[in-house]
Amino acid sequence: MQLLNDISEMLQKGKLNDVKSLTQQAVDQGFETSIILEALLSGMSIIGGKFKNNEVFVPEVLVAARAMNGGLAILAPLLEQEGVQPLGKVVIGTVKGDLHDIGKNLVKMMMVGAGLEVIDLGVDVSPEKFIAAVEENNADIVAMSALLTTTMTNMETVIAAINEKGLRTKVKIMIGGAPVTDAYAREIGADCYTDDAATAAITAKEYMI
Ligand code: B1M
Repeated sequence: MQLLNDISEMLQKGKLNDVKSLTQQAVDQGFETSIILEALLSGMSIIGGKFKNNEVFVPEVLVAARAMNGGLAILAPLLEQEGVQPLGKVVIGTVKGDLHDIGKNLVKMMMVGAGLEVIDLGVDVSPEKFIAAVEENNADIVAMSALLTTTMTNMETVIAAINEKGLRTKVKIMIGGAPVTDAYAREIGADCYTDDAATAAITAKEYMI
């Protein structure tokens, strides 16, 4: 398990190239994808705790996040390879004002792996951009991520815009991210809140079958 510890350690140090090569080594050695993902997530979680306690600051978190995304990019094809004919289309994005994309990227990968086509709008996505993507792609699901208490309220703005455009009956709306809760989903009229990426993918798949 030294290799998995090393992945977590290098991620915490923000060593992008080391995280990439160690993640590739773990894949080559036949570690289960979920176990490697766990190593990456544990590194990020340690950094998150240190950030909270002011032991590290934004630059350290940023390089750790970059390393995390580097590792995730190696795992993406493995997480996605189960997908066959798309079951339906999902428009996903992190809401306006919010630049956090690691969780959103994970949700995307898991959804693709579950057989859905995912249109990724990236971060800092305005309500107008969500609406345009739903219309252009005839999407079945809108999936929104938010990591800040100050930006999660923008989920409600997106839902209001969807209602205004008369699209609400056409799409399921899924929300998630650290500060988001089930109660909040009910309050703003989303169809569901899910706690993690795997559950989000399972729920999206259930909506389509
Ligand atoms: Co930010 N940040 N950050 N940050 N950051 C948090 C979120 C924070 C909790 C840290 C803290 O204080 N403890 C805090 C928010 C406090 C709050 O609002 N309550 C915070 C803050 C304050 C900030 C800034 C304001 C800091 C500053 O500038 N002073 C700033 C805001 C910038 C902005 O967005 N406008 C900021 C910036 C950054 C970085 C850019 C440095 C970097 C992001 C880089 C990137 O994403 N590319 C960053 C990071 C990395 C974090 C922490 C450390 C880690 C987040 C993460 O990626 N976790 C975070 C602390 C923490 O969460 N412990 C923190 C791993 C990821 C896999 O988890 O995204 O939660 P998560 O996704 C989970 C679930 O939530 C769920 O699935 C995933 C697990 O399977 N999920 C969904 C997510 N989306 C979903 C959608 C779904 C369903 C499930 O359905 C659609």
